[in-house]
Amino acid sequence: SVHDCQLVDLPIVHDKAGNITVLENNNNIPFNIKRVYYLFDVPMGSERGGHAHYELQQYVVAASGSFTFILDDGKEKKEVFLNHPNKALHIKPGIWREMKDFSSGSVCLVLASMLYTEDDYIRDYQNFIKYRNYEIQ
Ligand code: T46
Repeated sequence: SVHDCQLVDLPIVHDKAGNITVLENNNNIPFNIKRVYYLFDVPMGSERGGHAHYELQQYVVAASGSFTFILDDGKEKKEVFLNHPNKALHIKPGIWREMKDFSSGSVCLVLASMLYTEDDYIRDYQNFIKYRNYEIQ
């Protein structure tokens, strides 16, 4: 459910000259990282997402700036505002997501548990609801 998608504190190595956050496969990430991608140059007012994944899980980080994720498990929705590089949003499989309110210059960094495949997407909301209800019964 959306309650299983939590914000996780990431470690910070503080320094007067700046900070470092390190994410290591099989160490402080609860899945195997197969892919890294990032969204950038997102125009003001853009809305992205509008899909779910069957298997994929991800860590999403506001590497710069801020944006909002709307998560939906078919029954409940919740909004998560990301605005700091020391927080990651863990998105579990089977969650519909939408993204909005990207600040100018924001960078949305994503660590993903699978390579890109269109077969893992549910892009139709009615199909998503059917899939979730089928799963819950
Ligand atoms: C998610 C949010 C945060 C690729 O070719 N490879 C990739 O790894 C990705 C992520 C996308 N693409 C292509 C496929 C589409 O033609 O880029 C285009 C846009 O992809 P998508 O509709 O998936 O973009 P977003 O920003 O709506 O969603 C993506 C992720 O798919 C999604 O899992 O959580 O970023």
